[in-house]
Amino acid sequence: MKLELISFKLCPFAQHAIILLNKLNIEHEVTYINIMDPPQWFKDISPTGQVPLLKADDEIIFESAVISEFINDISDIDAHPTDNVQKAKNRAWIQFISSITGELMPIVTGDEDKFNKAKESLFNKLTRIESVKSDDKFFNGNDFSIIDAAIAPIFMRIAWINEFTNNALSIAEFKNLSAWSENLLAIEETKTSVVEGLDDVYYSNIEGREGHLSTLLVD
Ligand SMILES: N[C@@H](CCC(=O)N[C@@H](CS)C(=O)NCC(=O)O)C(=O)O
Repeated sequence: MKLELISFKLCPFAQHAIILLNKLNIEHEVTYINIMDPPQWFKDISPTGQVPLLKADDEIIFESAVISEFINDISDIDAHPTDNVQKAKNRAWIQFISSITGELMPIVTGDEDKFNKAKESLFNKLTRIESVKSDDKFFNGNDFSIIDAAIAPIFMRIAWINEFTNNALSIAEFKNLSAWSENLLAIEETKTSVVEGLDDVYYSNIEGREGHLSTLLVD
């Protein structure tokens, strides 16, 4: 089956799918578009107007969580826990993580009030995940699972923001999440899931949005 992921370089949802494709060693191509000015061919095939989209031969699969389930279904390796209860819990947390990804936008673009509200909401959600995360390397122990691919793009952006500011989003208070973040950001599949220099693009994006976060940037 020929797989082509339609992505946008800064999209954390698309990055989730790319990390899993990398981890499961599934041959694929990535085509990047500018989601702010999408080409007509994308508009013609996209059911929702959003990336990521996975073209599997002539079929279109959309929604990052569904794309990652599909990737897992066609893989020889199962990247979900085998126990059905654990698998259901993982899926529920993946859905929750998807809502965290949505908090990143107002953190980057919002004025001080919006930034503070989004940060509070982000940290409330991280507190909930910390309460169920063990000190294991990944979410389900030593083996990488789909849920790890879902949260890694969030950790990458939090780490960039902390690097670019005086730790504006420090997660040091969350011991297990901090270690999980370090473990995920250290693996090759995460590192190669973004184009080179994307951290600089992210910095410029923060600057260009002129939100509260841009006033916290340090050189
Ligand atoms: N629920 C979707 C969210 C995807 C999403 O928000 N994608 C953004 C880019 S990161 C997008 O395409 N935005 C354009 C739009 O909403 O029109 C998923 O998980 O795939």
